[in-house]
Amino acid sequence: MPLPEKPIPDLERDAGGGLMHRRTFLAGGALAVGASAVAGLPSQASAQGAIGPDQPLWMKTPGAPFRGYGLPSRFEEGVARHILQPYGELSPGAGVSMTPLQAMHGTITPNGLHFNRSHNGVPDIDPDGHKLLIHGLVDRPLMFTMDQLMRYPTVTRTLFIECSGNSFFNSNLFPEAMQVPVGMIHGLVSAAEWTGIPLAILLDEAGIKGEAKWILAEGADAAGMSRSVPIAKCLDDAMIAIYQNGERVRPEQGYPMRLLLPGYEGNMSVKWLRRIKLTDAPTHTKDETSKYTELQPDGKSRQFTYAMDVKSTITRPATGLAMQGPGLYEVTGLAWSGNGSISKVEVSADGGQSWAEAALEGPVLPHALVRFRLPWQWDGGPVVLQSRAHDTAGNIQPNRSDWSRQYAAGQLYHCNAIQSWSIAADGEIKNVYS
Ligand SMILES: Nc1nc2c(c(=O)[nH]1)N[C@H]1C(S)=C(S)[C@@H](COP(=O)(O)O)O[C@H]1N2
Ligand SMILES: [Mo]
Repeated sequence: MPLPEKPIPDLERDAGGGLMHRRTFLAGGALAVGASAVAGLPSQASAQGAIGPDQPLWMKTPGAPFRGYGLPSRFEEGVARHILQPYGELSPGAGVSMTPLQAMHGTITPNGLHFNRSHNGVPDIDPDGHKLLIHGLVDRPLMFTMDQLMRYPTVTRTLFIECSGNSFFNSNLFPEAMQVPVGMIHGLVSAAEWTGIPLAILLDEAGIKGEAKWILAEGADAAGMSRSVPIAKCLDDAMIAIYQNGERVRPEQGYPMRLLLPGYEGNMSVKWLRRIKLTDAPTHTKDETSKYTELQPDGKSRQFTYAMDVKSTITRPATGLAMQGPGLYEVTGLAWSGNGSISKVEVSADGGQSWAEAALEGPVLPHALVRFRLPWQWDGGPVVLQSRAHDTAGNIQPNRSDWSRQYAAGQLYHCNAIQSWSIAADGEIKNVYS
């Protein structure tokens, strides 16, 4: 165990509401969390009765045989995406399924729990019948089969994708705070290790004409979703992703290939990518005019808002979970920024009056999810927990009223407002506005 730089006395308080210094756990000492003490345990036996007739069943019979593709334990069946279909049976493939953040740890989203935002369902694409076309303002239009594409060099990067509609339950669309699990509020963000071909390599082969300033990227789904992307991003870190956490991209994420634009609003990372057209100006598709713009109080809309702003949320304790009585807890959550890396996360247990700096679990990667942690001694009284993220570009996550003030009523995109959880004396955790 690494030693702290300087000894920290047990239970050193760092801010109000029982928040302790971020290295308190590392400093050791008599920190009792919540395990039940076992009295009079014989030194040779385990608490589960390793010796004797009350051995559990799974120690008495052989385990299950091998299987080709592994699945989680059947006892984890309840861990599933939250599905919202705003148009019901009329259009069951239009809507979202959200990552259950309250049930997860670490910073990588398992592929089966990656959020899915689709405008008209998940197409069932046979990779042998799918091609990628690059045309428009290029010297040589190119058409790639999947097999041809697989011969190009790849890069692998851990990246988040966040829908710009994420956190709409915390936006000014809802005047009253909804009581739903944290995954239903903030679960339109997920992260994976993505492997793909740098888009710059393919554009270079096609030969970019001088007038080309934008691309149009189009999907092969029934929504024909398409977006304009500035050429600078395409030549910087854009990739055509083919692998997700080591296996082929899941159908929900764009099988057999998707555009992936690190840090940019999820909508621009066009799934089921079939066509890239180089253009001298943005195309102004339906997906960047009627939608994915932000109405401001003066009646003007912001268009082409690319990077997702600095943001964080506590995922434990959070709605969808229950407290187990007063005592020592670890407050933990996720932070991310489309404008670089997370530089700091602060936590408040008194509704924002005082803040303590959380520990960040490294490596802190740009455009990836970062896990933060802070020990907290809950005295059993009512508290309001919040987290506030900072990024390397100097941005600080705003509180909800400052965020709301930038937009017209009902504007829900790009909500990066601070999330507040109230914890009552009886342990109930609620979503609150403060
Ligand atoms: N072709 C196509 N691409 C698409 C979409 C779509 O409906 N069709 N949805 C977009 C939106 S709004 C988001 S937030 C991301 C979501 O990616 P995910 O479903 O892999 O999480 O994909 C984007 N790419
Ligand atoms: Mo989205």
